[in-house]
This record gives sequence, C-alpha cells and structure tokens, in this order.
Amino acid sequence: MRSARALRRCLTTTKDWRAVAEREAKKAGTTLDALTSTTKESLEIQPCYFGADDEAAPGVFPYRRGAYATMYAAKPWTVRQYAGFSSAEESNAFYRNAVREGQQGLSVAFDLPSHRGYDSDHPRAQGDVGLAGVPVDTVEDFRTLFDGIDLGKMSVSMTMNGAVLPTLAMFIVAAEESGVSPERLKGTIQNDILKEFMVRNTYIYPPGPSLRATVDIMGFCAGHLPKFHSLSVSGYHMHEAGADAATELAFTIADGLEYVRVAREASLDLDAVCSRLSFFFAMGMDHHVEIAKLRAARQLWAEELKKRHGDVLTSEKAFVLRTHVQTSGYSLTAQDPLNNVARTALEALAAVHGGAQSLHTNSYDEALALPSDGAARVARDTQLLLQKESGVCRVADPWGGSFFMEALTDELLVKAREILAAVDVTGGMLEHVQSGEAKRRIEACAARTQARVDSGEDIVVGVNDRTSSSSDVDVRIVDNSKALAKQLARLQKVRETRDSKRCAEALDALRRSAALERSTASFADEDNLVARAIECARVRCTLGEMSDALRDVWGEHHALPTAAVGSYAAAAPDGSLDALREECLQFEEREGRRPKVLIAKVGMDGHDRGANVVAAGLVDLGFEVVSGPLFATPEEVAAMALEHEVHVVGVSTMAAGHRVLVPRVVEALRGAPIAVVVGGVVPESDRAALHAAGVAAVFGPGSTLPDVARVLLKECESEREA
Ligand code: SCD
Repeated sequence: MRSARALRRCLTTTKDWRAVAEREAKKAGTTLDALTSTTKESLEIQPCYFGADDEAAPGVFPYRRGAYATMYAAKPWTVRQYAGFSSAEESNAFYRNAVREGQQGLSVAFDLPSHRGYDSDHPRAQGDVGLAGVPVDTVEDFRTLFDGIDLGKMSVSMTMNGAVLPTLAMFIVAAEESGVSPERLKGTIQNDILKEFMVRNTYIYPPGPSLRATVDIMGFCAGHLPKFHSLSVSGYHMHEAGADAATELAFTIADGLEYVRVAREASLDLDAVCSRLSFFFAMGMDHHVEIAKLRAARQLWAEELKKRHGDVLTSEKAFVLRTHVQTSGYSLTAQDPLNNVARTALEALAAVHGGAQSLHTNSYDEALALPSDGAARVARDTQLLLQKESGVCRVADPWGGSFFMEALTDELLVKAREILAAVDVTGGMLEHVQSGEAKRRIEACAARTQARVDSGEDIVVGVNDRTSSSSDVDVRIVDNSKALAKQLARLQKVRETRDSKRCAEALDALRRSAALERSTASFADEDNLVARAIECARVRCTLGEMSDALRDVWGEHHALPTAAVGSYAAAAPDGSLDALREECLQFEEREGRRPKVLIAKVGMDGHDRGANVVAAGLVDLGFEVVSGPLFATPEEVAAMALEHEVHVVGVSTMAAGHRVLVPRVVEALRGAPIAVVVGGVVPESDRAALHAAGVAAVFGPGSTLPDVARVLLKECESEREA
C-alpha cells in the first residue's frame, strides 16, 4: 500500500488534471480543496488517486478514467428514469411525482405507434396505444406532458428515432409556447437510427433518408439548441439483443464515427456537433467487464476521433464520451422477481464505477410488465442510496490502477479495435448495417448465450439453478380504454380547430425539402427538415401526418427476417440436442414433412431477440421455420400461417399488445388446423384470458429452447391429428 503522503505527492504532479479539476470545481460552484472528504474514522478521501508514474487522469485525454476530472465529487450523475405510459396526463403526473421524490432529469418513453409514425387513431395502432409509452399525436400532447415542468431548467431526454423529426419539432414548439426558447432547452434526443436497423427496429424510412434526417437534426441543434444533445449513440439495445461487451462497445463507437463522418460530409461545425454528441450503454451482470467497458469506450472514442478528425476538431469537449447508462432489462427474471433488486443495484454500481453521467435503474417487476409505482420507487431509490449513503461519489475512477481492471480495459480495447477494423474494411457502419452483417453477429451472440443458459453453463439464479420459484408480485396493468378515448377526442379536436389550408401548405413544404438532393443539414438552411417540421407542428399537423408526408417521398423500410442458424447448436453441449432431433426426424418420417412453425411478431413491438433466437434454435433442432415480418396485423399473420401451411404459429410479444392482438390471431385462424402459442413477457394475470381465447401454450421468460420445442412438437402432432 502506498502511504497517503506518497499519494498526495503523485496527485500534485498531475498538473493537467489539477487545472481541469479546479476549473470544473468552480463551474460546479465549489473549490477543489472542498472536494476532499473525511470518513467517520477521520480518513481523508481525495477526489482522485494516481499511481506513482501514472499520468492517466479523469477529465484529461483520452478520458479512460472519466469524462470529468472531479466526477461525482463535484456533481453526481443525473438520476434519470425512463418512463411514460397510458396518456400525457398520467405520464405528467408520474414525472412530477418522481421529481418531487428526488429524480433529477426526465426521460420520455413514447408508445410504439408514435415511434413508428402513426397517430393514435390509425388502424395499425390499435392494440398498442399508450402501452409501452406515452402516445403523442400533436403539440397539445407535449404541452400536457410537460405541464408544470420548467423546460428551461429540467433536462429532458426523448427516446425517439423513427418519428424523430415530428417529435423534436413538437417538443420545441411546446417549449416555445410555454415561454422557453430553443437555446435554453437542455436534454437529449436519441436520434440513433443505425442501431434501429440492427436491433431495435423502430425505423420507418430506408437507411439513406433516415440518415439525412439525423444529420439535419445534428445541424439544427448545433445552431439553435446549443445545450441540447442531438444524438445518443446507443449500444444499450445491442446488449439487450444479445451482443457481448466487445461487440456492443465496438459497434457503438463505429456508429458514432459514422455519424461524425456524415456530419463532416455535410460541412457541419464538427466541434459543435461532437461537443453535444452523447452515448448510451447497458450494464449487465458481468460486473468487472461492464466497468471496463465504459472506461474502454471513453478511450476508444477519444482516440478514434482524434485519428479521424483531429485535423478539424479543436474543442477539448468534443473528444469526451459522456454517457447515459441503463441497467440491463434482459438480466431481469420473471422468476423470484425481488432478486432483480439486487441485480439492478449491482449493475448500477458498475455504471457508477465506470463513470456514467446519467443513469436509469430498472424496476424489479419489468420482466413481467411495466413498472408498478412501488417497484419504480425502489429503482429510483437504489440510485439515491448509492449517491447519498454509500460514499461512491467521493472519488473518481476508484478502480484506476487496479492490475486487474487496467488489464481488462486494455483487453477489451484490443478486441473492440479488431471489430472496428473489420467494420472499416467493409466500408463503415452504414455498409455493415445494410449488409445485415452487424445484425447477424449480434444474433449469433444471442443464440450462443441462450444455449449456455439452457445447458446450465451460465447460471441465472432462480431460473436454471433450482426447480421451484415464484413470480408472486403485483404488476401494473395499463387499462388504456378511458385514456384512449380522451386521446382520440383531443386529436379529433385539434383536427377540427386548426387551419387545414396552412397545414396542407406546411406538409407540402416538408415534402419538397425532403425531396431535395442537396444537403440541407445547415441550421441556416430554410429547407432543414427540423425547421420544416417545426412549421408543421406550429400549425398543428399531427405526428402521423408529418410522418406520412415523409413516407410519400422516402418510402418505408421493410427488413427481411434473419436467423443465426447453427449458433445455438454450436454452443449447446455435445449430444444434448440429439433426442429432440430424433423426435423431429421421426415426425418427418411419419408425416412426409418436418414440423413447421411460423414465428411471428404482431403489432408495433419490434423486440425480436426472443423471436430470432427461437427461430434459429428450432431450425438447429430440425423444425421448418417461417419467420414473419415485423409489425404485422393479426390478420396478416393468420394469412401467412395459412399460406405456408404451418402446424403452429408462435407469437412473440414484449410490449403488452398481446391482450388485444393475440386473440385476433386465434380468431382469424378459427377452423384451421393451426395451433397458436405465445412467448415473451406475459403477466401471470393475463394467461387465463389467453388460454380462454384459444391459445395452446404460453412461454414466459426463462423458458428453455428444448422445453419450447417439446411443446411445439406435441402441438404439431395434435394439429396433424385434428
Ligand atoms: C457534470 N458537470 C460538471 C461535472 N459533472 N461540472 C463540473 N464538475 C463536474 N464534475 C456539468 C456538465 O458539464 C454539464 O454542463 C452539466 O453538469 C450536466 O452534466 P452532464 O454530464 O452533461 O449530465 P446530463 O445533463 O444528465 O447529460 C448526460 C448525457 C445526456 C450527456 C449522457 O445525453 C443524457 O442525459 N442522456 C440521457 C439519455 C436517455 O435518457 N436515454 C434513455 C434511453 P454543460 O451542459 O454546461 O456541459 C432509454 C431507452 O432507449 C430504453 C430502451 C428502449 O426503449 O428500447
């Protein structure tokens, strides 16, 4: 152990750090000296510690040890819980209460129809309005959503990528109408479309025009919203879709580099753009790897940016990777859900030790439904007790100098650089995404993980280490019928009272600008798409109308389903799949064809990790699998099942749309020899209704692929006999 004196001496030799730390402390309204704290034992704790000959320091390039020199000693991370459901009124009440109880920033979850650019009264939106987030059709919804919240003071993050132009525009107009001008707005819009094509699936338009909208937003924000982050480059969803840490890290940095490349191509002010780029990572259960991931991410970003754009970037802030973190939803279990409190706390601690700027902690009941009030409070308080009780805020990068942590960070960097180099060889991330290569890599990771859990190689407590467990907690059921009626009435009223001629003109202008070949990214360009969308929002065009105007010009993107065939079998222990494969073969010998399953998604829910893993795994076992497209209506799913003459339809669901949509699939197949099963997040309380509607089986989180396959084989058998 080094003596306290030696540590202090080393600390004063890091001049760069000291200068930055003093500046930061002043900005935070304090002094560097005041950031030294004392424990009950009278031990002095300084805001940062250094090795004898180690000049690596937080707040100093390449930022491996932290984005800020003094980190949480001067200002703790922002407690920012992602929330939104049912209606703008209910979500507003939820936010106001959360802020009263200690939340420090807002993070809006929009419902799936809004993400995909549909108004709440669109036929395709039925079954999904207000379930996985708040519906927003017009500026009036935004005004209600932020009623009583000072947008000049509170930073607001909005997770929106598909219908990003109308959303940002309506937010800006609602703020303006409440007296807050754009230059005062603080917050973040996710606006990360590349990862939508890879994993999250809430895209609307093809990649080319989608990226054009991204760049126009970066340009507009750089000019008009200097405090607003125009993009949150997100690895979170890759992690949740199954990516390992190196893949999440490398692909996220590669996405960020792609955005900077297109911003430079559009002649935007790169210093302004990069200083307000932000990032978003997941924290899973592999504690040390996750801490190392954030440390490596900062270094990789700073170094790659310097290498590629160091000739034009002059602002120090431009090189700093600042990140939001969310604990992993995938790691939560439906079995023994209270165990998730411990999981989330451990993941939150990793985020803090890794140096996150903003954090969302998941609620323990999220593997079952949207968070209940009680579970949401525990989640938020987990962060507050970390900030206020644990002492973790006292020192920056407490893992710095650990032989283990530094080695792990270096090794992750090496792996991520290898992946980044492979992306560069294919011509950059846009190419890698468009070719499907990025998605395939992530899906193969997911299938391997599932095989390890199914075989017990990876232990998940309460899931594969014991035979009994409980899922006995009260969950939130969003009954949206009343809220939906109000939402539709408000939308109708806006349509009736606005000047429809001015709306048509504004939408025409948006169409014309979208059709231009030249770059319109500059904030000063009247054809900038944000400027055009703001004009639409002012005269009360709806989110759906603006999205449709862009659809008219850009068309829609339709992804082809993929399945990482072979990955599950390759990771399963030798011989473990033989019995099931034999059963499939026997079925084929008897029937003259293999057991045939349609794996389908209905409604607006784009979470396809589960569907893809099951599809790939079933093929490995000997099933014939048809993968349905995303965003199908129940009737389209039924028609596809009949056309392909499958034995079973497996509907995968995550966002609570199953209550309305699955019974419609069963209804549309009535009389046909086809069974319907459901997999995904289905609360216990919904199961009886699904069975009563005619669903043959429900597979919750934690079901193993062999268990699913056995039931499917039985269903194939009985449908054949029917
Ligand atoms: C910070 N500051 C300090 C300091 N630390 N000043 C002095 N000393 C220190 N030690 C200053 C900063 O410089 C900044 O001022 C201000 O304090 C705020 O700090 P920040 O670090 O910028 O924090 P914050 O404002 O919270 O911003 C954090 C991000 C931002 C940059 C990461 O982009 C953000 O909040 N992102 C959240 C994204 C999000 O919520 N996503 C949800 C996704 P200046 O401003 O003057 O510089 C949910 C999702 O997708 C779920 C999954 C799904 O739906 O599929």
